[in-house]
Amino acid sequence: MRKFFFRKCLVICVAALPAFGGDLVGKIEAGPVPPEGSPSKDAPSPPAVAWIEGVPEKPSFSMRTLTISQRGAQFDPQFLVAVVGETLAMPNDDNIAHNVFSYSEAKQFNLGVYPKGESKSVVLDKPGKLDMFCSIHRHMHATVIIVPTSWYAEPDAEGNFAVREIPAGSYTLKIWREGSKDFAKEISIPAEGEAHEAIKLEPAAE
Ligand SMILES: [Cu+2]
Repeated sequence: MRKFFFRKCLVICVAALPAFGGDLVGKIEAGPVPPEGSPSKDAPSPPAVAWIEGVPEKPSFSMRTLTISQRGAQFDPQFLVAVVGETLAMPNDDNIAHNVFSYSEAKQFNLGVYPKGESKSVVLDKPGKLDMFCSIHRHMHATVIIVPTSWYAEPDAEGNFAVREIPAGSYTLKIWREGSKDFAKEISIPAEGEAHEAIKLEPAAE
């Protein structure tokens, strides 16, 4: 009986909460073209991700298992955003064997050579940039940006992004974009409504 009342109260209390937090609406201005030979050279805009540090983690967020497969002698997708603690599965969906390895500080591994139908996975336990390769096919390359929070958004082709329903407060907005210098800025999120940020990234140092 007690349990029943507790549940009922929980439902009512949650339903009674007003709209929660403010929104960050950002626009990254068009930036430097990725260098020749980059996997995203022909993409409409370079891969990028914006995230907000300092916000308490969403209670509703649950860790995912993300996938980068090997298909047509390429990694697919070649760019992925993951949250620290998530799992990355790397199935071989190709007709030929592949190897997957990374020397990146964020996660070092060498999964050996494995055939079609096999999958190996790693837990992404540190934030940062992970570049993975195949020792057999030197052109195979994929990048994973591991962000420390689920408060992130991937900009669209025009550089627009939004992170919504953030609890009011002062935080740090960070942006990674291929070919650009890392970006960080202190931002303020209102209790409701939108905070706007127009961002110009500098080209990465050579
Ligand atoms: Cu390969």
